[in-house]
Amino acid sequence: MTDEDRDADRGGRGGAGVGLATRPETKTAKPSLYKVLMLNDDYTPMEFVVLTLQRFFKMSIEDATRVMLHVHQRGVGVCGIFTYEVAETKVNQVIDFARQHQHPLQCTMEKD
Ligand code: TYC
Repeated sequence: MTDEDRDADRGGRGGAGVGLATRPETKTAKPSLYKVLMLNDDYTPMEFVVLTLQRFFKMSIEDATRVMLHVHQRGVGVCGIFTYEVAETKVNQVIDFARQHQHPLQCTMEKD
């Protein structure tokens, strides 16, 4: 079944030889995705990490607390998975927010 067949089935004018496209012939590549990772440290208050996860990753207090405790216990944890520019923006927002409050909290990204 070709696009032309589909178009003809719908009563379209793009029957054999006419070549009226009903959808693009080629598909657009999906963008690469990146994990945003939160890193543990010994000084940032737990509640500040929870607030950060709520503010920049739209997490509920329950999810933010879960992620914060995971990072606290394991050293690193995933905040979310985004396209490159969104991930980069979130990393910078977290680092800026932490710096404004004089906390050493660090955040990074890696290809998913
Ligand atoms: N380890 C910090 C403390 O004991 C809490 C913390 C959790 C810091 C997660 C950073 O990404 C982090 N106060």
